[in-house]
Amino acid sequence: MSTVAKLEYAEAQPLLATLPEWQYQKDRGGLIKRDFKFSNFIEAFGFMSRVALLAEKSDHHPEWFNVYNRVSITLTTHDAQGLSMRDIELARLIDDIA
Ligand code: HBI
Repeated sequence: MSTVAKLEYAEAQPLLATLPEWQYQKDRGGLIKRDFKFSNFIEAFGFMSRVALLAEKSDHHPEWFNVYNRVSITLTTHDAQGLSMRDIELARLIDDIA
């Protein structure tokens, strides 16, 4: 198992301030969530496809839930048992796509 540094809340806080759409929760050692709403399923799925390609490229993957035009994304790092820079970086890329 690879080791990834976990971001403690105090370290994460200034980074999270640059990601205002993402909500921090202390569950599972720390995670961030954001909910998206699109005009229809195709728009939502197109967004998910673009995120999937980026996720695969960086080997860091979202947990998500989709119903029709809504997508809820949770980012956390299993290898860190909490939030890491990988989540912050993926959240930035997702914000750019959205
Ligand atoms: N995605 N969110 C998330 N967290 C991980 O720890 C993670 C991942 N994708 C791949 C991955 N780790 C790999 O490093 C291995 O665990 C296979």
